[in-house]
Amino acid sequence: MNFDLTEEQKDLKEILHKYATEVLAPRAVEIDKNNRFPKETIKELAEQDLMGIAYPEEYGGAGADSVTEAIAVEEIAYGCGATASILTGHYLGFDALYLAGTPEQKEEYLKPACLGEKLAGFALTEPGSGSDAGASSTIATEDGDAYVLNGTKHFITNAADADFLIAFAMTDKPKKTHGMTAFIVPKGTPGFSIGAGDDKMGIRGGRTWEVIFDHCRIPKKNIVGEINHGFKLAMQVIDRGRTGIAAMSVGIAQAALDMAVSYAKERIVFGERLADFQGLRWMLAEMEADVEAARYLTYYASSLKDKHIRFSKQAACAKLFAAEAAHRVVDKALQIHGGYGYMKEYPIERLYRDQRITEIFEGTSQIQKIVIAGQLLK
Ligand code: COS
Repeated sequence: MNFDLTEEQKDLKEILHKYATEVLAPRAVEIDKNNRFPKETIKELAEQDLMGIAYPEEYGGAGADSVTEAIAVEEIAYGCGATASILTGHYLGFDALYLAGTPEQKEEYLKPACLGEKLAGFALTEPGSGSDAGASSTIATEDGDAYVLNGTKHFITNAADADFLIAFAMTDKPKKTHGMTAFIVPKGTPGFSIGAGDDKMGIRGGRTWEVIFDHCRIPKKNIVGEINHGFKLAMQVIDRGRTGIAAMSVGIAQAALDMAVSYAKERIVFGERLADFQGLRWMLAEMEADVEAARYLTYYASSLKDKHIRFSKQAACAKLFAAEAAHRVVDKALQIHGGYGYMKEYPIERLYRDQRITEIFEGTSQIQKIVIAGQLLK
């Protein structure tokens, strides 16, 4: 197995590292403070062909592989976790179209999404169904050539800024996971409205919103995949999305590690650099091992994404490990900064808050364990 990056991947990593450090990291401070969705960043991401980096060129993507996508998300997260969440939320939003969309749907929604002309969102989670995604109570009722959606989604990344959502609703509620369907809901559809925006602990620029469907009529041509096959489609999309959250975790962890190394080299205590104390060196070594292990697990899972085989276990392993490794790394990095790490003037405080969501969204760590054990025991 070869983990060497190609020349293209090395170049992209270098370019994005510079962009993340010089543009995204300073902006991250402001969007965090103001709870602001950074519209200008979307334009920049599109100009750098990142909005559909791992999707075929015929669909407006950049035609790169999924390891390259992971590298890109990692570097974006290095500068700004919130921006990484917007980007991964966008991929999650349109991925169902790539997997199961009709040629017309691909042309109208997938292509502009990959080109960065349309922003996407993924509306599955509800106030009463997060981990238990099959317990959705949003109902879609057939009415002539359309389905009428009623229900509320929440915590939906990008919702207020998205040009369309892929929303999941029950078309045969008693059948539970075999009674859910995916719909394209374009912005401006009557009966589709955005409710309250969330006031989150971290990734505050990656805004999430409540979404309300009140007699929202969606034509049948907007059904993605087959009627009642939406749950499996959602799970396939989430499997693929989990590699993105793993990559985001690696980026945040690497940023925290780099900050800890710099601080340990500069800070003098008891007449010596922090870096000269063995206890501190061991912390740094553990952090490095965590980051490297998380990175290669993420790259491995990402490489399977392109094989179009079921890789639920590997994606869940990468997401679980990378998110928890990032937790350990950011926690140690803050500790190394001492009291300064707890202050808002040091970015490690934001990283500590931004990292925490990686253990929760796109499936909590506990859900990843359910998926992994389920596959092991099958
Ligand atoms: N790929 C393809 N099919 C899948 C699948 C996957 N990743 N996961 C489940 N399925 C299929 C199963 O094979 C099963 O099909 P059959 O009944 O035909 O055999 C069907 O879907 C139902 O699966 P299962 O019985 O495992 O469903 P559960 O209700 O028990 O839920 C978990 C499974 C908990 C794994 C799922 O609900 C989940 O991942 N929840 C977390 C959701 C999440 O990540 N939310 C975040 C939203 S995005 S920010």
